[in-house]
Formats: sequence, C-alpha cells, structure tokens
Amino acid sequence: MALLKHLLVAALFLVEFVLLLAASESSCPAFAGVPGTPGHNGSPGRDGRDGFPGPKGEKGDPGVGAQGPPGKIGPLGVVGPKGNKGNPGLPGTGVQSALVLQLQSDVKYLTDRLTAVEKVLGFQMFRKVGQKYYVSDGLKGTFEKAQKFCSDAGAKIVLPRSEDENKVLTSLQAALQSSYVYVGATDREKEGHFVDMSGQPLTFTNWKTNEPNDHKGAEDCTVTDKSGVWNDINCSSEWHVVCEL
Ligand code: FUC
Ligand code: CA
Ligand code: CA
Repeated sequence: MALLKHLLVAALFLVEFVLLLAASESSCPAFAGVPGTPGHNGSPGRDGRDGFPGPKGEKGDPGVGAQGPPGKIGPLGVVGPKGNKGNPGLPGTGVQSALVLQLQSDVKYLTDRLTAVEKVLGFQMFRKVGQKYYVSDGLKGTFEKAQKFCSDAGAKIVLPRSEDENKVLTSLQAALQSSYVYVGATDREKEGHFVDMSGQPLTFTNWKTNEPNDHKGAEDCTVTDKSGVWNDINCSSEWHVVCEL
C-alpha cells in the first residue's frame, strides 16, 4: 500500500512538471540543439566584365617588299676597240666557206651601219635619204669651217647626188630656217669646172638659172637656197653647215 502511494506521488510530480514545462515554453530559456550538417556548395557566379585594353605594343620591324620588275635596258655603250684577227679556220666544204664569206660580209655591213647611226645620234637634227643621213647641229661657218666640222664628226660636207637627196636637203634646210647651206662642190682648182671634195666631176647639179656666174670673179664655193636651187658664192661667207654620213 505504501509503494502504491509513493508511485502515485511520483506520477503527480511528473504531471505537474509537464504542465509547468508547457506553461513556460515561450519564456523559458532553451538549450541550443546539435548543429546540422553543412549545406551543399552553391552554383558558380556569373562571369566578370571584360578588363580595360592593355598598353600599346612595340613598333613592328620594317616589312620586306617583294622584288620589283627589272628596269629598262640601258643605253648603248661606246663601241669598243677592234679585236685581234682570229686564227685561221679549219678547212671547210665549199658550202661552208661561202656561208662564212656571206656572214663576214653581212657583219661588216651591219657594223658600218651601226657606226653611222651612232654618229647620227650625236647631232641635233637629221634626215635619212636612201642609205645616207643628212645631219646638222644648226651651226654656221665659212666653207673651210664647214668642211672641218664635218670631217671632225667623221662625216663629209653634204652634196646631193640626186633629185631625192636635193629635196631632203631642202627639207632639213627649212627645219634650220636657213637661207643658204654649203654643199661640197667647188671650182677652186679650175674656174667654171665644179668638182666634188674628191676632185670628181659632179654627176648631179641643180643650178639656179644663170648660175654659176662667178659674181665679181670671187665665187668658187656652192650653196643651196630655200627653194633647193644652187648658186656659186664666195667661200668666206658664213652659212649653215650640213654633213652627210
Ligand atoms: C647673184 C648671185 C651671187 C650673189 C649675188 C648677190 O649675182 O649669183 O652669188 O648671191 O647675186
Ligand atoms: Ca668660180
Ligand atoms: Ca653666183
């Protein structure tokens, strides 16, 4: 009976304790619970904005361009001295010898033409007539000076040998705006007997009417006038110089 009494008292205390606990739940301090386990990592944040532009780089090395096209061919050089005579060739057949002779002749012809053309290029004015060139630098002089000028240039004082050549001289004379041009014909050796500079009789002449007249007994040289006709004249007057090559 006493044990039952004790159990009843204990049960009453327990009920009372529970009621007290319920009544003071909001105001009474409570013990902190056991910490939970950490949560999972969050997802990565957004990408940051682009940074500011970096500093200017160093100047680059000079570029190397592609090679340009070749330049124009240069002017002709001065013709060199003549070479030594070659050794005798081997005996050939008749056909070969004829061919060699022909080639030698062709080379000589072309060399002579080239020499003439190179001389022509040294003058300010020129005209081609047939195989000849009439050339001038526009200078005036006495007949003697004209001869020397042409000779120094490796040429001869002009002397038309045909109607064609006479016309070409007239054309060059017009370009020179010249009244008279000396031609290489004189009668210095024998009055009234005009010859070329080699002393040969003239094969072509174009004398003006009533010329040559040896005016005042002092006309042994020859000029062409603007119309192309010839007149004998004194040799000391200064007229245009034209040479032929
Ligand atoms: C004519 C010409 C002479 C000279 C004189 C002025 O007599 O025959 O050569 O030009 O004119
Ligand atoms: Ca004369
Ligand atoms: Ca005359």
